[in-house]
Amino acid sequence: MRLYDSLGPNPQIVRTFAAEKGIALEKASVDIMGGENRQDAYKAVNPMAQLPALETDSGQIITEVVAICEFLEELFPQPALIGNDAAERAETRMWMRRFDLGVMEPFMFGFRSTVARPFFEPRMALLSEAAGGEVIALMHGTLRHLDGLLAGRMWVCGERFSLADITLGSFLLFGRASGMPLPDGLAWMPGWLDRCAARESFAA
Ligand SMILES: N[C@@H](CCC(=O)N[C@@H](CS)C(=O)NCC(=O)O)C(=O)O
Repeated sequence: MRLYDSLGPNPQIVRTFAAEKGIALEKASVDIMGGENRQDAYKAVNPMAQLPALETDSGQIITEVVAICEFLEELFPQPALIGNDAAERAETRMWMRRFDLGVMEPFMFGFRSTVARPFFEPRMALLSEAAGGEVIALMHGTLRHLDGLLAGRMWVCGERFSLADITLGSFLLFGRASGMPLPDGLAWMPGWLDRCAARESFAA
């Protein structure tokens, strides 16, 4: 299987997920800084012009990180990163949905329209810089709320490391390295993020 790969937190999620499972993926690197993802050759792979994309051994293209990870989990069930049974899978997906809507979406809108504005402005429609700042402030409020809910846990789903950790961890580590650090006032999340960063799979 071939992973169309690039800079950024979304491809990192798939690389980390695959590394945790010991899946070897052939990598095809796409230069998003140089705009290669917006050229026809890559848009023929993913018409959304985004990374990552997975080309399966039968030639099917799968995009969207959750769809890719769900597909890999079905092919390679162990170690389970979504869940071993219906209850575990539901728990992982519940947290994923909270993170997708409350953290990832505002993160991307906020990041693109503030700290990364010079890069994205010529490429896509953006929120105003002020609106981007407001979206980031909302996301910080969500992180503080989540921080309280997750207090005392080793991982998001308790003792079970999962796709929920990989997803939130990939975004927040990217933010920490790219001018969008964790907000003040978090008790649980900084230590958990360090535990994520210490896993070899986050360097994949
Ligand atoms: N919803 C997509 C998001 C993918 C995405 O936004 N990827 C970023 C990299 S982290 C991208 O391709 N950016 C290139 C660009 O916007 O030009 C997914 O789940 O895979």
